Amino acid sequence: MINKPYIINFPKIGSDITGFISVCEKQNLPFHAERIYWTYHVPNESERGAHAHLNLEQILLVLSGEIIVKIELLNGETYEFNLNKPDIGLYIPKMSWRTLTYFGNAVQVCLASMEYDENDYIRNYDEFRKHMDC
Ligand code: T46
Repeated sequence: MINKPYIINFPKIGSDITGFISVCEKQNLPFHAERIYWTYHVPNESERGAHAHLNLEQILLVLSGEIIVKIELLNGETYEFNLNKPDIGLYIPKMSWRTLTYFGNAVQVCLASMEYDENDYIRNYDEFRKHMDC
């Protein structure tokens, strides 16, 4: 079965006067997070990603700025998400080809289901496409 990407809405606690807190608790996540990493100081309009993962699932949060995430699944479905609010996350299932375009000095935090493993990456698009035929 192919899992699909989707937006997760986190609680937004506070007000315009005090500011806000958002929180994610493990019982509300689709997987157990084994790793957290973050990206920052990414030049405006530059791209990251351009790979898929064999097994890794992730939730991306964009705490400031904006990131446009394009995803292609093995069944050929494509998705585009505009992440520009700190109270939402994007669940990305395994075997999703993703490209991320950064705007406005975006700061991104990622919850990952596995520890870092370069062997889990598919960095070549043609190789990703070969999995479509399996
Ligand atoms: C994704 C987007 C949002 C590590 O050593 N440890 C880590 O945990 C990570 C994530 C990366 N690295 C090293 C590996 C590479 O030498 O940092 C370098 C850049 O990593 P990567 O190509 O993964 O960076 P991004 O920003 O293109 O992609 C990452 C995630 O890998 C990816 O799954 O969705 O962030």
